[in-house]
Amino acid sequence: MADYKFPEGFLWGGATAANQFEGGYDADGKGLSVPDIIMGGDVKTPRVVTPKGVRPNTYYPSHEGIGFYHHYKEDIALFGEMGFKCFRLSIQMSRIFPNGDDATPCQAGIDFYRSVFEECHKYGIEPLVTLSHYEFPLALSHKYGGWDNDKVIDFWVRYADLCFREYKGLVKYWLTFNEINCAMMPGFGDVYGLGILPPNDWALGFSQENDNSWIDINRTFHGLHNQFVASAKAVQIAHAIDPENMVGCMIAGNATYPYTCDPADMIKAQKATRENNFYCGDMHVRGEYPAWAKALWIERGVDVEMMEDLYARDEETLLAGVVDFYSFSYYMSSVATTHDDAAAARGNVFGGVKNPYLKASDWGWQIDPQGLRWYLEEVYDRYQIPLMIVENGLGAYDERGEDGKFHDTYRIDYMRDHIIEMGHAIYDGVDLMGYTMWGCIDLVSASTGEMAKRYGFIYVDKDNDGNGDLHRERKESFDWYAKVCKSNGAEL
Ligand code: BGP
Repeated sequence: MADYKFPEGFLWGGATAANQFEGGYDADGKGLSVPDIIMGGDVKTPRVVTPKGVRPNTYYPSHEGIGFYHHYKEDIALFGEMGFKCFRLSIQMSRIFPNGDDATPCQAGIDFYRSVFEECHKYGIEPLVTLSHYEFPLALSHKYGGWDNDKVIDFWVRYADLCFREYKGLVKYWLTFNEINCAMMPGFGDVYGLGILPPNDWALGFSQENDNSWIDINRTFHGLHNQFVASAKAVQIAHAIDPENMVGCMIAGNATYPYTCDPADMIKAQKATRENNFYCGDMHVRGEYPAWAKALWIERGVDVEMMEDLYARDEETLLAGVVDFYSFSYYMSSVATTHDDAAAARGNVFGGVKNPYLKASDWGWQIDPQGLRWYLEEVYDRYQIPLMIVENGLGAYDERGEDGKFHDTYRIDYMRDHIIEMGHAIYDGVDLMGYTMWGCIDLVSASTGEMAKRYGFIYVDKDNDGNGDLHRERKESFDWYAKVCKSNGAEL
């Protein structure tokens, strides 16, 4: 094993998203946001979006989440006990500007996040704040249609500006859009990423018997472009308000391997790697679309002239607003092939075929620690700016042992194996800033809307139907991760 050491000040911690854990969906003046109209589901039942609004007597997991809105002091104390150096959370725009286009912000929302950040600092925890994590004020969707409307850029930039000013001195690490590349998945990405809604109820699945006629690829790519512009503007404002601010992008990271050494498989894997990771990465880090973007637009049926006009309009802003670091989520790798004899794999985001060398989680996500090393080295070679892993973890069914406690040794193994590969990448020269493990406290699954898919070091008493008293319990992984944080990764 390489003789690696994690750098001094490495940001060990955990990650969450407001709509998956905060609850208080209409508390203290908060407006509705798109996830507030996405119903629960499970591994077999897709989540359904009800675009017209909240339907009575229907379970929407974001409404209560795991109650962080009321439990945040207790939760942050537990993170402090583990020795977190960093806590990733997101701000809901609909708590600050309930309708997105309000003349004045909602003071209660501003105050809530301020108390959360102050609480973090009591324990020496640096907040890492995502400005948009699968969240968009519903009123903006209804009134303006979503991110493909250029007016939305200004509303969002005004919100980002307010956050940078309000939380100056409390927050210095920021991410603009969570898993921005997921917007490229028609339908799912439109709703979750771009606030573009279907006219009627629509199952948020990948191969559902849906009426997909509302999906318009030009709106998708226009909306995504507008997010790049908004991000670039936010980076510039953040730097102007406080030169200490560091703003990163956030990409759903994925390593794709060729299934065979058939050159056609190699080309297919290369294409998947580029499109999944570098279309958005290049825009954030270089301020330019990659050379192959035009070929991609043609292939997907996107209006090339529209894209070229948009880029010409925004080129200056995009080049001036490149990010300070590249952050990403990493859960699995994929395999691409042109051969049709390989079994299909199941993943939340990335399809592909089964890798015979890897095991998969109960949700079919292929577990691949070395793929994380590959990804870190590949991305660092391309961009040479600091990297940060802001999501990684194992969604599993946790059962109590005979002693009544949760012995989630499989989760410990998963994380240990990934952390070792991070060490190898650091040894190879990668500048890695930190690691915030996903779902450090059990929360609602984004893809399936269930609670049964648990990631946390901390158990939360709540089930898929919303029953439970929300009490918190430490799992075995809690003590293990405390050791990792406190030894700066030396004790695994
Ligand atoms: C990422 C999202 C998170 C999170 C995670 C795990 O795609 O950024 O919000 O939920 O995946 O996915 P899931 O909750 O579907 O298991």
